[in-house]
Amino acid sequence: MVKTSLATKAVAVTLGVLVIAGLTAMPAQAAPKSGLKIAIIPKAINNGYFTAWNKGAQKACKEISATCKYMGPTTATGPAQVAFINQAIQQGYNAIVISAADQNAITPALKKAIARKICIVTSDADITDTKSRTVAVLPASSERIGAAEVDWIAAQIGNKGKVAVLSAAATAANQNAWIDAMKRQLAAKYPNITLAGVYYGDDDATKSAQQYGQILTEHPDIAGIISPTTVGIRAAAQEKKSKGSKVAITGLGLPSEMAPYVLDGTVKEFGLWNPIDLGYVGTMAAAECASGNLKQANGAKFTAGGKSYTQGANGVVYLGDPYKFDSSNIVAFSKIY
Ligand code: RAM
Repeated sequence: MVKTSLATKAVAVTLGVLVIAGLTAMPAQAAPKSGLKIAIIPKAINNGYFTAWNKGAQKACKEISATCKYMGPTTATGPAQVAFINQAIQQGYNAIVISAADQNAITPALKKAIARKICIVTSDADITDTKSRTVAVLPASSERIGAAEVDWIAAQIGNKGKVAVLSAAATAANQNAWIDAMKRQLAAKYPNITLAGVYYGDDDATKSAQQYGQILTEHPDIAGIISPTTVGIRAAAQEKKSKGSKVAITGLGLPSEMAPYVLDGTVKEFGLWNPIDLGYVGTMAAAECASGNLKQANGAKFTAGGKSYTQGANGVVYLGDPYKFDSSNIVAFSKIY
């Protein structure tokens, strides 16, 4: 008896929801076409962050029966990426998902691809000309990412002293936007912290290590280094450990690469988002675009993995806030990415 009335109630509730949904919801988004060919182009293929990003991309491709090729250069530069954009054009791909190593240099090649009806989605790092791609799937607002990194270093250096930024490339939109946001956060909240300089390791482990050395040579009293790149923060942690320096290090890193340095105390805390999710959502957006279901439009929505994403101005879509890692959670996250 009780069971029946509960079941009846459940049916009534379900029907009610369906009726409400039927009355108010937008028409359901059509599923992407199957059999699409999508090129997944990272800044560089020899970067663990993009290996994780591609894992998400391949997961999306499997779900929609697309053929997705992960292809890109071994040096993270725009001119090096252009060769792969051209390859995607020549081989008749339907869409390209790309993290732009250079916010300007790849645009002419992308325009050529668009002329051949290839959908472009940037994911991770955008381009300046937002009309030369349909949407940009980014982790979180630059403001949130930049401010969080400043808060992390401030807490580690007692809100005072000199800090430096060890960035990837001066051409990368994501890095530049985050550094601008860091400067705003420093000015707004930390009058006793000064920014000694921005150094570029070009997402190259050797150059990043050299730049770390340069920071310590030029500023022997440096209190903290923020490295908003997984390649840079790992190189900085490695150098700090081998040189025994005192500087605090934070930024954006892969838990799987950073775990040893957190567990031995070289790095206290840093952060990141889930790069697998980022690649997954970027690829789903590209598939929807190539299927004619997604255009650039402020406020327009698409779904990926059962979640709804809304475009902001200029086709920008955000996943959510970065997570913070320290000795309490690093082991668990290091098993995921
Ligand atoms: C590096 C790349 C990438 C950035 C991450 C955090 O792997 O520069 O673009 O998003 O770090």
